[in-house]
Amino acid sequence: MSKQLFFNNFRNFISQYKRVVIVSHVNPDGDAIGSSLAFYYFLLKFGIDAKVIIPNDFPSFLAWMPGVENILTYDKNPEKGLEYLNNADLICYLDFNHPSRTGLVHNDLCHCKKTPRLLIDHHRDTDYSQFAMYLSEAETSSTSELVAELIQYHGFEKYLDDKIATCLLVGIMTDTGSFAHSIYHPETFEICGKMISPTVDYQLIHSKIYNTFSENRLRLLGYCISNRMTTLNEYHTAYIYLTKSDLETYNYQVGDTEGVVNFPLMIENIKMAVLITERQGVIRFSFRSKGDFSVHELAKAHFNGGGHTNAAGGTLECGIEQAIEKFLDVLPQYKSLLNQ
Ligand SMILES: [Mn+2]
Repeated sequence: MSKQLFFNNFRNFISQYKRVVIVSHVNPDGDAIGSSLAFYYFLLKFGIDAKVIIPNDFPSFLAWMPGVENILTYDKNPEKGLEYLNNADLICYLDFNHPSRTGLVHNDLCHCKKTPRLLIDHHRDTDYSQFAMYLSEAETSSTSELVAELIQYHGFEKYLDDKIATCLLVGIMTDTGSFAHSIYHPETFEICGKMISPTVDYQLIHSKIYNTFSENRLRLLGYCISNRMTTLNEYHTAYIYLTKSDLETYNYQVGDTEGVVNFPLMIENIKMAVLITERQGVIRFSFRSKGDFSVHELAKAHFNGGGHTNAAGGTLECGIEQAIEKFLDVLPQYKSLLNQ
């Protein structure tokens, strides 16, 4: 389904539904929360009873966003979440395309298989057969940009307000690293320009998102770079690993390692950066790249993950040493691509 067809049909499609649940992915980021809340406010304007469900809590630097008090965090209140899902006549997936990305919610989603699904997302490898309607554009900065386009199609004059604009700017800003990457066309800037106004202050939003580190978080970042970063110049790669005890030392809070993976890319000639983190029983991989090297392909082939060309994630069930070893083992296969 093309973008244009989705936009044309959206109004008619959505008017068939009364109780709509919006679900986003586990470990929700700025785009997950921003796009879900903006879409939520947009649906309210059509008189729809909308709800937002996230599998687990969002990082604290998003806590000031308009509407977060309306989000249901599934792991805190699964009964209520299940009730929302069971009552829904439409379930919308925002900023992910596979139900397995919904953590705890996944199981309960399987129980309401018959409820139609709508997708708005910018990840690759989507199985479209599960969706009644979908807006799926991999070459777009963020899900928030897609929601912004949808609302613009219906008329910013009529439907855009400060809350929606703020949520969408947060999503686009965070998924592009403050407009530094993942921008595929000039329309990204154009639509953001239209959402900024005297009462929607871009610099203030930026400051609320980025200047909110705890002292521990900034010291953890310093430790990552000084003590835990290894550069592999023949592969134009640098990786950082963090053990559970490292995280404990710095009193790790959700979101504290957000963005850490981007720092090695500041080194000239480094094309791929990796953050390997020991979590409850699993190892989490976060990949970033500059240029054409696809970390999506690497994450998909070897680390049970995927994402985008320049940003992807994955997991392994093993110890941290084995995880690093596995990464170092597969790296030579990519030597020529990384040296292009
Ligand atoms: Mn996103």
